[in-house]
This record gives sequence, structure tokens and C-alpha cells, in this order.
Amino acid sequence: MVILNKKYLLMLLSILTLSFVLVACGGGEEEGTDEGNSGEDSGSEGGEEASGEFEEQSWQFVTEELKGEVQYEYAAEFAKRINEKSGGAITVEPLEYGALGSEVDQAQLLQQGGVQLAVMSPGFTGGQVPDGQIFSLHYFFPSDQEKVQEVLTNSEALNTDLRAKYEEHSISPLAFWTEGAMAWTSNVGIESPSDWEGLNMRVQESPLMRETYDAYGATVQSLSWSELYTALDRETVDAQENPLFFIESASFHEVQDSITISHHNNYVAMTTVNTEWYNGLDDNVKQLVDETVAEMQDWVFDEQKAQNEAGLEAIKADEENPTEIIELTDEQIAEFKKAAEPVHEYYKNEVEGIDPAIYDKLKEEIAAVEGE
Ligand code: 6CS
Repeated sequence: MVILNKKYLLMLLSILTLSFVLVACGGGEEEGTDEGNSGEDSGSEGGEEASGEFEEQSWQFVTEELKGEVQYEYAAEFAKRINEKSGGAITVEPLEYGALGSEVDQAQLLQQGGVQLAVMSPGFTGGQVPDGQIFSLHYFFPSDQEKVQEVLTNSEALNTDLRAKYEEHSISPLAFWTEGAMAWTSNVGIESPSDWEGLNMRVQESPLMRETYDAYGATVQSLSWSELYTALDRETVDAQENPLFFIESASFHEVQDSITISHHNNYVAMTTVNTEWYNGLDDNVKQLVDETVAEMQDWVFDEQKAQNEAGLEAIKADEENPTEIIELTDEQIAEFKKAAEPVHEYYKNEVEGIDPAIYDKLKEEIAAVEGE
């Protein structure tokens, strides 16, 4: 109950704050502030006074999650490290989900330069950057999360080729990382593709997700996660996918009878910056950002692992809301893989605007890591 109230409060707050920010963005030049503007006026040139090696400046880092959850903790840790390394000259403000609107609003804000940094899930810009939908393919990435992280950190297909695709939209993904393996929740206990028949699945804003669940016989509905608890409770939506830590912290297990450990995919998040802002940074500041993002890959891997383990334990220990945990067998996984395969072909050959070479290169990189 407390969680629900908090979410509604956040949504209300977000609408008010977003209107304010959008007005500020639109009239930025007349108001005469550099903060939040993209381009060469912001960044280190917008600093007030020199403090050692770095000029004083402050940035906003928006996330899609609440305090205590992986994305927010990532932004808070990044803020701490940047502040320390810059001798206190650079201040980064981590923002919880809801402070500046929905996930889609936040992506737009970053693109407009209304915030400098964002943790972004590719699923919310799937229509704009079709190549980013590669992350919603099922049984494409390894199921071992260490291997997933290795691919995400080192892949040229992602960190060079896909990054260039996002940069056409003023989004620079500086790093890709896993928030953990996703599991399916439902009231039917999903064990085979046929269990999806007639279910309405919640998805993000990615057209490929429709195709993916259609292959199992389900319908889909796009929703922000903040509306999902109520939708599951009222049964306007029957199922959803998320990492275990998020299922527990958003209390989805309270309104779903079962969780399927499906190994179908992992939740990828991106550390993103507004491209024009980033390109306008002084070299030493850019280097500070890059090195901090790189060193945080290990930090965030450990953070998500600990949160996912604790999330599963908390779900198991919740006697008021008993949840059946179903672990798919190898045979059951093989059935799902077979059903998901045509969607890979569909993605490569039919989805408009994607570069199939990114798919091919990433597939080779994944095979190399799996063969290690
Ligand atoms: O399901 C979602 O949309 C949310 N899930 C996670 C793990 N993070 C934020 C995101 O918006």
C-alpha cells in the first residue's frame, strides 16, 4: 500500500516537474542559463569558476528506477566518484524515476539536452532507434550473466556500430550493462509456448516485442512500469518480464501467482549522455567521464547480482504473498528457442531501418564468448 501511494505521488510530481522542465528547455535562451542546454554553451565552458584542474559545474543524471534499485544506485555511485575525482568541482545530481516524467519523457529530455546523463533502457526508444531492438530478441544472448556482461562491455557491434545509430538521435551510449536475467511472471505458470495463448503481455515501447510475444500466441500492451502493478492487479494485463530484484521491489509478485525462470533474455541498461553536450566537454572532463563509466562496469555487475539474489530470497520469504517459482528444464527451453527463432529472422530481414550487419557481428561476438 505504501509503495503504491509512493508511486502515485511520484507520478503526480513527475507531471508537474516535467511541465516545468519542458518550459525551461523551450525558453532556455531567453532565461539566460547554460545549465541543461545542449551544445557548446554547456559542459565545462558553462562552469562558474576554476577549481584546480576542473571548472565548477553541475549535471543531472536521470534514471528509470527508485532509490535503492540498480539504476539509481549506479547514478549515485557515479556522482560520488566524479565529485571525488574532480576535487569537488563537478556535482552530479542523481534523479529517481518519476522526477522528470515517464521513461519515454526522460529519453526525450536527454535528446533535447534537458538533462546531461540518463540510464536508459533500449526498449523505450525502439521506434526511434530500431537497431536497439536487438536487445529484445529471445535466446540470443548467453544465459550466463557474466558472459552477457563480457559481450556488453567488449562488443564492437554495440559500442561502435550501435552507438553510432543512437548518436544520430543525440543519444551517446557510453556503456551497456546487464541488470540481470529476466523472468516471466503470470497467474498461469508459464512452462511452454502454448501457455502464452490468450495472455496479454506488458511490453515497453518496442515494436519487435509485439512480434516476439505474438510468436508464442500472446497479445501485448505497452505500459510504463509505474502503471504495471495496477494493471496486473486488475488483470487488464496478465504477464510481464523483469529481473528478480525489480519484480520484488515493484511488488509485482504480490499480484502474480508464479515466476518462470526462463533464461529467455537479460535486462540491458545503457549509460547515456546527450551527444552534443558530451562532444562539447573539455578533454580532461570527457576523459574523467569515460574512465569512470568504464570502471563502473564491474561495480554494476556486482550490484545487480547482489540485488537479484536478495530479491529472489525476499520473494521466497514472503509468506503473505506465496509465489510459485518454476525453473524451465532444458527440454522446455528448447521448445521456447524453436518458437523464438523465426523472430530472429524477422528482425534481420523484415524490420525496417535496421542494419543486419550489426546483428551478424554481434552474433559472432556472442558465439566467441560462449565458446570460451
Ligand atoms: O520494466 C521496466 O520498464 C523497468 N524495469 C527495470 C528493471 N528498470 C526500469 C524499467 O523502466
